[in-house]
Amino acid sequence: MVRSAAGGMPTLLALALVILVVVGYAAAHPQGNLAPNPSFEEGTAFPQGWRAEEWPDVSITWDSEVVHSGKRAMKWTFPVSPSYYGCAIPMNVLASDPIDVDEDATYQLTVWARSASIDGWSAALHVNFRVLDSAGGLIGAIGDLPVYPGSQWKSASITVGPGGERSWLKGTAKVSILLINGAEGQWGADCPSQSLSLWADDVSFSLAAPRPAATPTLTPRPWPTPTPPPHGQIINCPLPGKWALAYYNGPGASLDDVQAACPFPIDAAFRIDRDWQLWRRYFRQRPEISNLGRLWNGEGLLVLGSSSLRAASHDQTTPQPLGQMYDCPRPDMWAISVWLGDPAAAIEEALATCLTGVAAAYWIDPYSQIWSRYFAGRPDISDLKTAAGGAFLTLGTRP
Ligand SMILES: [Ca+2]
Repeated sequence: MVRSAAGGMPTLLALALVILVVVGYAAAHPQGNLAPNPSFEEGTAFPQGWRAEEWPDVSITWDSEVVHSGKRAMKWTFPVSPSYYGCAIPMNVLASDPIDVDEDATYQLTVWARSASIDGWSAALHVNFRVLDSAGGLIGAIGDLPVYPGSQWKSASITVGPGGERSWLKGTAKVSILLINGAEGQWGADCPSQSLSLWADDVSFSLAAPRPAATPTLTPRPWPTPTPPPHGQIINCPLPGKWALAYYNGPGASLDDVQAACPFPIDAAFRIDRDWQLWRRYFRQRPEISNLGRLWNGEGLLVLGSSSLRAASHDQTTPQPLGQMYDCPRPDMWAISVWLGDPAAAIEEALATCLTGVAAAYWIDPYSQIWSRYFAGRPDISDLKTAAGGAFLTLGTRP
């Protein structure tokens, strides 16, 4: 009897240890589906835990007609319009609230999608992660997982982390899941006559067992545009009474709404439409003579700082290293192009991310008001060397 009781003790202790270890592991690594509101069922006006990052001409709606499970799914409706490069689509981003992750752990993301075909075109879903540090600061993006669904629901999965198909960026502490609309059609085909529709439902994001990278389950396809980070700020604000080439970094907003982030008010702002070469203008507190409209992410502006001083917190952030020049000029036309990338990059490297050639780029020093210039192939007369200025007045190469 005594032997039996004594013999039972180690077993009980071992069981207690096992329970402690399991509980400890679960606390450090939450189990189950970490995606918020993963089937988009909960919320009032819009599914809670998700938000739409606005772009023009696109709508993300909370659909109750086409669903994969439950009563709701997300629906994108967007036009495919003729553009200089062929057919172009406005993108709209559905972003989840940030989710805590451990960069030493491997996670699997699965999303279901469905689309409708029009004139040989079909909507596609692009899945990315916005990667944040523990303070919520942007580190970068991981993607792109494209889903090319059809009229039937189709899922795609990706694993990220040690042994996964992709790796976390150094310092990853939180991620937002980004669902972005895309489209594919036959090369050279006419753009579709009607808007495309895309649906997504049942997002699953959970811890995965690491597996060898030798068994990938997806074939990456090229996708040209990284998603710029939303900050809702004017970068490179002007000094009082001086000009600057600034740009806006955030979801759609009016200059009145976002200029408070600059230390001095912006009295005037100008932007050039790179297709039509039309200038639009903004004058502070003069809406009757302003026609600038809404600012969109990565949009460059020629701005004039007000000579009336205003105390304000100076809260600018550095452009994030995405490595892409936005709003590149059309051939033989002017544009205000914006570099979202390493400020130390050579100006030639930054301009080389444009699909068409850039013959000249100009930058005005907001302090000295001195212009620097770059001419392709003419280092002898170019004094603009790096992309640190952020926004540049650019001229496309003559065809
Ligand atoms: Ca659902």
